[in-house]
Amino acid sequence: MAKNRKKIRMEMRKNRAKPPRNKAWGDTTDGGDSHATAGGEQARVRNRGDQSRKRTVLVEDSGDQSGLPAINEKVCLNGRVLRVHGLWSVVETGDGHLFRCTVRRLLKTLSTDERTPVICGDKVWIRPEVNKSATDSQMAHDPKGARPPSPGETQAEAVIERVEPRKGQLVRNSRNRVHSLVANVDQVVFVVSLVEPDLKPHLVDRYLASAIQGNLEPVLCLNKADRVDPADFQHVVGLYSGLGIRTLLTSAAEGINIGLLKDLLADRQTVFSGQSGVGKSSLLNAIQPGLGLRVREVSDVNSKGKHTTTTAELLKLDGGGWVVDTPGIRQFELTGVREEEVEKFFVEFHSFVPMCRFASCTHTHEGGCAVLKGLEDRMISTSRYHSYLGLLEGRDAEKVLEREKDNPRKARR
Ligand SMILES: Nc1nc2c(ncn2[C@@H]2O[C@H](COP(=O)(O)OP(=O)(O)OP(=O)(O)O)[C@@H](O)[C@H]2O)c(=O)[nH]1
Ligand SMILES: [Mg+2]
Ligand SMILES: [Zn+2]
Repeated sequence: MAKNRKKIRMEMRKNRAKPPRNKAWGDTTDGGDSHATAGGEQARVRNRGDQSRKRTVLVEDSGDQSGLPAINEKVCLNGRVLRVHGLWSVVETGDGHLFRCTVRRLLKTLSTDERTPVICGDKVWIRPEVNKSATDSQMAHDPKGARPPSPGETQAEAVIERVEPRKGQLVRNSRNRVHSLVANVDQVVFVVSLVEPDLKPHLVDRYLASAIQGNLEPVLCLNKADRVDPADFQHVVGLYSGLGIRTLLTSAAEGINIGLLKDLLADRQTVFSGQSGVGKSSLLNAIQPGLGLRVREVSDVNSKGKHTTTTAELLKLDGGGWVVDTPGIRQFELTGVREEEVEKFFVEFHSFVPMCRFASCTHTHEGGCAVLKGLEDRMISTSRYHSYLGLLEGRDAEKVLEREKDNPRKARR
């Protein structure tokens, strides 16, 4: 069925080129040659991108203003982005063929809040390039290219013509721009380790908030359980399980709860997220040894802060479903959250909030605040409350804690 198309004006990224130097055309210190071409030169060096940042684009008429770039469905195929390496992406089409793709210029120049136009997990339309295919050696030697294909994989070249709207994505804040890590997933497994690196409860709370923000179901994996006495962490399991979050003590090394984790992944689209070195790739290898993901060498003691996994990669699971292994994240800040939205990330506040005296209560200092009363009555955990303050102030909960020690909060009730 032929789709309706329409032309709309769309906002483009601003031209990144530096503005031309404001040359003093009348200045003759350079030998006087500039006089002859002054008028013409001035017109030519004017930066067009500074004047016009809109372009007319042919889009599908979907009834809204956003518009998806129109494509020729007779020559395009749809597929999923498995991984992105700089300027190249590897896309798998429905019939299992792999394509090494560049991105249509229009998609790169459209003005969006996103850092990159295409990310791992994107559902895309691609236009295969006739008579072009990347050989294995090309793939292996291209420093910006994808990793060499596995035996039996053939890779033709194609251009990504359109990216479908994303449903369910893991997002973080990167220098005040949205950085989508993975698209089209429905579940996120946050892996934290109990030792090396140590458990950071406030980081867990930020992770969980990002899951709510991205509309993803969270699973919490407390890994390296073989290195600790599990009894010491039962209170953590109890705290998060009590909030309705699936929480597992796991060990990739000794196979603790791997079967349970595997069942949680079956037929779902899951992303694994967490700091570097917590054992994300190790857990995935334990679930499906055939994945053969690279994990940090035990002898590599100096690799703190170095990522073993370097690119987010979409992997097919034998038991159905897909999973994305991601590189460790160093900093994890939420993005685009308004102050009054923060309370919604703390599910245990929800039954108290309607009882606060003021509708606009921030639950920090107000008289008649039911959340503060809940805290006093130990119905709300102190650790979670400090995470709330941290998110509210847009900073690390640890810093809030330090300040609290010096200057304890005095609630008026
Ligand atoms: N004792 C123990 N060690 C583990 C466990 N899981 C992972 N490790 C070790 O922890 C180190 C880091 O594991 P990786 O799987 O590479 O960690 P990662 O989270 O994928 O790290 P990045 O790829 O850098 O983000 C490796 O030396 C693993 O052998 C575990 O359950 N128990
Ligand atoms: Mg890894
Ligand atoms: Zn309140």
